[in-house]
Amino acid sequence: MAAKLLSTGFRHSTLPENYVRPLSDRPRLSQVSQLEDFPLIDISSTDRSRLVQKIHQACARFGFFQVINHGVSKATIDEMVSVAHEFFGMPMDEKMKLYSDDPTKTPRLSTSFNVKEEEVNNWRDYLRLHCYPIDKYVHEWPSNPPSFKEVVSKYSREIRELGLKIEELISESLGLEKDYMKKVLGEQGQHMAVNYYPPCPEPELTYGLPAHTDPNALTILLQDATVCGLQILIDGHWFAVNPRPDAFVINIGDQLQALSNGVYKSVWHRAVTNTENPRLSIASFMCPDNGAVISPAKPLWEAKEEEAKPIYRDYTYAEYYKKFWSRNLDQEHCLENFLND
Ligand SMILES: O=C(O)CCC(=O)C(=O)O
Repeated sequence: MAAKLLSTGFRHSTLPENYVRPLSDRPRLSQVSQLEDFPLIDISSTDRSRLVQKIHQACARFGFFQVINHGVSKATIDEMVSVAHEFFGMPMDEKMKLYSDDPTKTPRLSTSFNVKEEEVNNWRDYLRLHCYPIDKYVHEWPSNPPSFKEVVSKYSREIRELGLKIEELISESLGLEKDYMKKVLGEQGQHMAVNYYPPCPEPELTYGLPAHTDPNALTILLQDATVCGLQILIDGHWFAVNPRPDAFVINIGDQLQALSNGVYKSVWHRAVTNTENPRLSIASFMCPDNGAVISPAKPLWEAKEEEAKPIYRDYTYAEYYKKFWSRNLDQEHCLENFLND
């Protein structure tokens, strides 16, 4: 095992060497700014055209936004957070039953990102689950804590509804039919990463997760309500996205960048650590069907001026996903491997 689980309860006084980044690749936390105009969107708004316009602006400018009045109940969120904390607090021998460093295996409890590929490890443990269709996967989820399956099923169902609703708004915001994404992405899968970042002795020297873009279509992130850690790259500068207890953070994944022909951005983001508090984040990924053929939506380039053309070639999501997991997380944007000549 190249790296071991971090969620042992043991407090390190210095950072073990295998987590130390080279000087050229450190978070430089003092240079990170607060994002004053980070979009906050009330998704329950009945003014559809204004809502669609706000989504368009947010996706084109930031690739990220926060939603409030999202329809996922507070009880569902609180229970999810609490069961996730309970999970990572379980004894090591219970947790190790689920440990794997094989990125193709689910469910898996693992650490860092892809321990078999990377040279420097990341200060994170994570539990990765497939969540759709629930009936197909629930039997393989952890049986402990005892409420895990019930709580995560409920959370996943409510999140899926929100995700599909946002995809409709995104379709409309590109001037496409409301169900454009639904049709193209096929029977979408839903994955979950429950991320646990223990307090880190030297946050300046390492990452919880280094800069990456998400390979899927859309990500719905629940951040720890009190501990900061998420940062996004805008115009070459890192900005902190501080948590709001009533909001989810939404981001465009690589597949929506491709479908929008680059109009919307799958933006680099990362998670940093702190010395004081453990941080939890729960990412739900809406993933195209493996056989879905991803190509820039024709209406976005066909009727445009002569030279307009699809930036990306056609590919299946299965092809993309395989490529993504064969690389290091912080290499070039994975979509660059799918550019048209
Ligand atoms: O922990 C965070 O805020 C970011 C998580 C993330 O980017 C991921 O799970 O892909």
